[in-house]
Amino acid sequence: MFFKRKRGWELPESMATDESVFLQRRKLIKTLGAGPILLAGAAPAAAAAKMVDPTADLYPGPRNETYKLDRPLTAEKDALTYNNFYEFGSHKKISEAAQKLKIRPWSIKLDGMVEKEIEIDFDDLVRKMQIEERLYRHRCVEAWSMAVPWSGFPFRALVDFAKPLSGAKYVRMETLADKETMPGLRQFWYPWPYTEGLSIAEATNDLAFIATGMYGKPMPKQNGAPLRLAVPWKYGFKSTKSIVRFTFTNKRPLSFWQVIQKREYGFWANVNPKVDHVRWSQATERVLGSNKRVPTLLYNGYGDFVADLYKDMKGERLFT
Ligand SMILES: Nc1nc2c(c(=O)[nH]1)N[C@H]1C(S)=C(S)[C@@H](COP(=O)(O)O)O[C@H]1N2
Ligand SMILES: [Mo]
Repeated sequence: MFFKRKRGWELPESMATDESVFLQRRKLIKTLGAGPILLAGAAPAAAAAKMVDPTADLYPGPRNETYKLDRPLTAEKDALTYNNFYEFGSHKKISEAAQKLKIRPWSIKLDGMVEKEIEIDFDDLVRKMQIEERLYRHRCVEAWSMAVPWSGFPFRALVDFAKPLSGAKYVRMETLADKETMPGLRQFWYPWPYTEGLSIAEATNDLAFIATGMYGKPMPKQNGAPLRLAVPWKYGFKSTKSIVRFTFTNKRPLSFWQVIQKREYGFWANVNPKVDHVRWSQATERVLGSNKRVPTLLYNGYGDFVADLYKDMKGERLFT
């Protein structure tokens, strides 16, 4: 059943204005109203104005009601403060460190087996797409989960835009790797940049989503601004953050986690409660923001959308 609750961003003023500016302005009004006018008053306002995301007007997009949740949405503060983003550290509390990520200008390359290589600015790309909102579950391979309102556009629309050649079978995604702003890159034993891959059949499936926002606002840096993948029937590590490159290829790409430990992480990585990780059970998951454990579902509950993709695959390691 879909759990209905009032969304904070439906408030008219916070919807019209980027929240950071909204809060700054309130503070400023308070300061001005309080009597002594502080000389510094104008400076934070100017700084705040610069912080407005140039795509803020796109959010929240209209909700696509095809995708229902069977559980409450995760509180925004939990989804924004408990993250996996190894470029900023191999632990969950990277949200502050991730504010160093520079998300403008942001250029995206579409290359490999395509009619013509494309390099496009994120702001141009996102305005070619129809932004919509989808409520998706997310299941990390570490057995925690969340349910979030993503905004973005179908991966299929990006594949159409890229015009892959008919021989292309896979698409490889690559995350930015910037030593200046990403302290995690000092862990030189990891195979940076973070990369992942999908088959073209998966990428053009209805569920595969390029998320450019969440909770009705542009994507927070720690969650993979300005664009990341959301493939909710797969373990979370497939959902590549802060993507700078999509490469179309006829060879199955090796992903970051496969290179690190191929015994534990495979290419398909579909969620299955009956197939344990080498070191722990996948039968249940901890719901983020609580200590509650709930049963994990086959394909994370999205079998109706994706099970057909795999029905003829024999001898493939589909679930780890
Ligand atoms: N570039 C990059 N993308 C990444 C990761 C990462 O470390 N680096 N972690 C993955 C994992 S394991 C998960 S569970 C999700 C977490 O997304 P969230 O922080 O928005 O919850 O991002 C995925 N995408
Ligand atoms: Mo994960």
